[in-house]
Amino acid sequence: MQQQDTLAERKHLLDLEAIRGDFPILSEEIRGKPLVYLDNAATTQKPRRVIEALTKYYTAENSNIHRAVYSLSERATAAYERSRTLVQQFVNAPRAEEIIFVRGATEAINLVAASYGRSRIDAGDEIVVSAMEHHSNIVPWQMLAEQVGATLKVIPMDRSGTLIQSDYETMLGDRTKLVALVHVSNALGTVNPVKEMSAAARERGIAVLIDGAQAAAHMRIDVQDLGCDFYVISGHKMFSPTGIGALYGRSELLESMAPYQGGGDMIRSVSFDGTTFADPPAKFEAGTPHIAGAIGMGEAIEYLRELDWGGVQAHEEELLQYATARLSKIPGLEIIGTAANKAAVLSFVLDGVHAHDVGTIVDQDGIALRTGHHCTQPVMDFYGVPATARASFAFYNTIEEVDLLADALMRVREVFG
Ligand code: 7TS
Repeated sequence: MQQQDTLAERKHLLDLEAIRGDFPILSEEIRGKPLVYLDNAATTQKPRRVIEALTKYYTAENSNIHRAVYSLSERATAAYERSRTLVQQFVNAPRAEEIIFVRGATEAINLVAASYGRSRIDAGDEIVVSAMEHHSNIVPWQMLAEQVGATLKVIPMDRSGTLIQSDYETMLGDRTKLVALVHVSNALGTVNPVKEMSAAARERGIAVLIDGAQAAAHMRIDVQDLGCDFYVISGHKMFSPTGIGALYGRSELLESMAPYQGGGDMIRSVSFDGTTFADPPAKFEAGTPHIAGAIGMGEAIEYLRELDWGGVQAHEEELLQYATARLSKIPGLEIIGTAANKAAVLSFVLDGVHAHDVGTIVDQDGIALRTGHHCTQPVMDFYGVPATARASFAFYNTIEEVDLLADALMRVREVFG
């Protein structure tokens, strides 16, 4: 009871009307109904100031960075590098040079697999992932394993969608070279104990990569506290533009890693006899980057910094609990993913109704739900379902939207009997 009081009290700190007003798209109508956007795990909406930062960049700053002496380019370079510092602060990395701008979580993981993996992982070595990884934290490791003759090992989970820690501990051995682990599962909502799991690996000298694509919108990230070697975020899943993301890498590792791609901006000198490379982060940012995207990401971080995070977390917890309670009452609805520690992601199946039909019918009411395998086919196989419908919340969602979803699902139930 006391906890509920605290939750209610904190929620009032979050001015939802003002927050929703910051996101222009939330006033859109779909089929004549107000948009109910519940697909935040796929991509989040963008606050006005991020949209305006892009306009400002293209209106007043557009030029290529790092290569010209004229003032406009200096302005763009300063804005881009300022964003790197904002990302550094966002994940609490010790140094800005440890932040590499990439296209998104997928590119960050591929960078580590190609650059760290190919130089440090040999035939007979083992790479550990979990049973709930997104394909982007499976396929690059499978490709690497095939190339070098390593093996992929999978930490199992139980029916609630909780990783089995005792199995994890026994899996770490002399041949284990890397653990690649999702922080928050996009399909189940599970928040994994990545700090403890990182410590178990690091104690044995094993490198750790955390896929934080789904964590960054829901919680404060502190890579020093987590103790990982690599941490991956995707801008568009944290209120920033698409096509931009960031990789945090511990500087000792980044310095010793080979470049990922070769080209302009990542070199110290080039001749036909050979090339020497720039220091990180430039070494890993070949070619013209997504300058506007990085600036937009910096702006989103500034927006997030101004939010009351106690309020955000209490509100999201309330959304999850309320949605879980309401959806559980719908006949034949089963929630997939019931771990004790969950972010505001709710996957479900409705008995006798394909997830795509659920998505199509609720769309009539302006409700955006993701349906499918969520790029986690092994998770679907584990639960023996082809697909789920998924409501994934952000801090701008409301209890009223949960009611609209529950009512729409009752109508789906009626249509299908
Ligand atoms: N890791 C996780 C945990 C994800 O959820 C996703 C995308 C990625 C990596 C890849 O991120 P990207 O930005 O490089 O594409 N997840 C989803 C989703 O759940 N629905 O659409 C994309």
